[in-house]
Amino acid sequence: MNAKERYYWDLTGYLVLRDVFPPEDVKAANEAIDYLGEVVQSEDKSPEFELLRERSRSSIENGILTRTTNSYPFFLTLPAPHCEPFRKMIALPAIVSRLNIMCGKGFRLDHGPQFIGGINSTKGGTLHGAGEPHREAVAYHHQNGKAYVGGVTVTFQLGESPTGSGGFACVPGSHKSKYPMPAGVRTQEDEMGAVAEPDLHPGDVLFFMDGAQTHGTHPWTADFERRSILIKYASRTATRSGISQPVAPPETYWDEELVEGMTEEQRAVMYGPYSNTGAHALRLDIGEDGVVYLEK
Ligand SMILES: O=C(O)CCC(=O)C(=O)O
Repeated sequence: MNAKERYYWDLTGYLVLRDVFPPEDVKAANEAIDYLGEVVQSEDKSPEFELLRERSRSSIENGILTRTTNSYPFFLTLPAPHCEPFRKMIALPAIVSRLNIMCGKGFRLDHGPQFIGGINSTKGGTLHGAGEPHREAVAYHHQNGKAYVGGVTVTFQLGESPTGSGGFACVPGSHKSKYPMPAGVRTQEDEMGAVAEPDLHPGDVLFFMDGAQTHGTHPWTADFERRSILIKYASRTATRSGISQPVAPPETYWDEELVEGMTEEQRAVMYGPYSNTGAHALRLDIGEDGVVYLEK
C-alpha cells in the first residue's frame, strides 16, 4: 500500500484499485455466477444442487441471480473450475498487501464471498455503519502512527458499475465523524451531497470500512446487470458473523452440560466470539439495585 493509497483510505474510508483482477479471471467468475443461476433455477433435485441452493440462499429477479447470502463461503466449494476464481480472490497479492496495513497482519475471511447483483428494478438498502452505536469489533482508530480497522470488505467488480447506475454507495469520511449523522443522510431523503457512488469497472477492486464507514446499496438503474463479489475480512481478533455465528451459542461453543442451569446473564458471557449480535444482545449492565441484567 503506497502513501497515496493510505492517505485516500484514511481520509475517505474506501479505496478503489483499478484492473486488479485479470480479464480471464473476471470471465471465469462470471461463468461461475451464470452456473449458480442455472443451478438455482433448475428442476434438478440432486443432493449437490439441493445443497448449493440451500447454502447460497440466492435471490432471483426476472430469471436473473441478484443476490446470495454471505453467511457461508459456498463459492469456495463450487465444483472446479467454478471455485477457482473465488479461491484466487481471497489471498491475491494486491489484497494481502493492502489488508496487512488496513486491518493488520493475520486478517481472516470472516464472511462471504457474497454475490450482489442487480437488474434495473433491484431495490437499494438503507445506509448503515459509522459507529452509531460504537462497535469495537469494526471501529477505526490510530495508534503510534498506524491506523487500524476491524472489518474491511473487499468487492471484486465483475461488471460495469459507473457512477450514477446505483450499487455501492458510502459517506466518505463518516468513519471518523465526531457528530451524529443527520437522519436525512442515512435515509437519503436529504443526503446533503455527502453520499458517493464510486465509479467501478470489471477487474477493479473496492475496499471499504465495513461497519466503521456509513455505506449501503443504491437501487440499480442501469439496463445492464450489476455484478459484484464481496468478501468480508476481519482483523485476526475481530469476529463478526459468518460461521462464528451458528457456533457461538454456549451449548455449542462449550457444551450443554457446562451451561446447564445458568441464568441468562451467565449464559450471555459464555457465548463464543461474534459481534453481529444486534445493538444490545449479549450486553450486560448493572442496575441501581446492584444486580447484573441483560440489556434488551
Ligand atoms: O451494495 C454494496 O456493495 C454494499 C453492500 C453492503 O451494504 C454491505 O455489505 O454491508
